[in-house]
Amino acid sequence: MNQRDRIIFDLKGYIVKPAVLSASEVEELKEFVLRQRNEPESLPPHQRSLPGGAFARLIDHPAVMDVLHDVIDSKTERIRLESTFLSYRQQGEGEWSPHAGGRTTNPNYAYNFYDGRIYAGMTRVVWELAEVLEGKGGTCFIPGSHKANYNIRNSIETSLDKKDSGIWESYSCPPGSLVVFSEAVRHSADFWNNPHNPRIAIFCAYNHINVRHHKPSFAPEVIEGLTPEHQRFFNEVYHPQFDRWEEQEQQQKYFKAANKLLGNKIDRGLKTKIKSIVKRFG
Ligand SMILES: O=C(O)CCC(=O)C(=O)O
Repeated sequence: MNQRDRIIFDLKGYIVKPAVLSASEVEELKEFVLRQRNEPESLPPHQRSLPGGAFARLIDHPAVMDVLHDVIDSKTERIRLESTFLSYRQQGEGEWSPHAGGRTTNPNYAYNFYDGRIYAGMTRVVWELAEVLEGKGGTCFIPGSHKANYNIRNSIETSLDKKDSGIWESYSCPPGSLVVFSEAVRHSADFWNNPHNPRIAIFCAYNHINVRHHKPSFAPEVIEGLTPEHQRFFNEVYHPQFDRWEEQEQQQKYFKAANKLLGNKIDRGLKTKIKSIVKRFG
């Protein structure tokens, strides 16, 4: 993220990146997700639900990773994708349902800033595949509420939650735009009120590999149909130190094998050499 975007995300709890996808990419994706929604049987089993098929390449789209590396973790292998769904709304459909907001109380929603960087938990990435007009159905936010000091979630001051309280804001954006927000910011769905097109948005919830908010619900055949690079976004929840332990166990195995092969008298220099080879190729 550039510094401007970083500051805006930290300040407001969300950011809008207009027209990230080209018109042809938007058309292809729209056609694909509508087919998934309306006639899934016409697709092979591993493409019948998200994150499969044409959507898969968005899992680690550079514009998404650019934000997530700055707000969740700088290492891709520490980022999980825990939920994806299509939000399709026709004129008049939707609801007003404010939720979340306030300082971190649940690690799954965490929003922290420490030593010069953001450490966010669940982060929503929304691909808006159809035009959104401001105040007419895009997701609404109370900007800055991820850092609220007062309890705005279940305080008696519910008047803040009214849509016309004056503290809510939304966005307009062309098709193919990206909206990224911290789940810790107070936000709400809205009623779709754009006569020109329905809302067609893909919601993705990313999180740090240490935590999960959603109950796992991806179809196994869909995950199996992804490339290994994409599959790693669906690794189980664990601390990355276990990767290092696995690495060390692997190294021990190589040492043992080398000891057997060369006798027990491997000098330190040779051991270091083996170690570096194992590190590179093991
Ligand atoms: O439908 C929307 O615009 C917002 C959905 C929402 O509130 C959420 O994903 O947490």
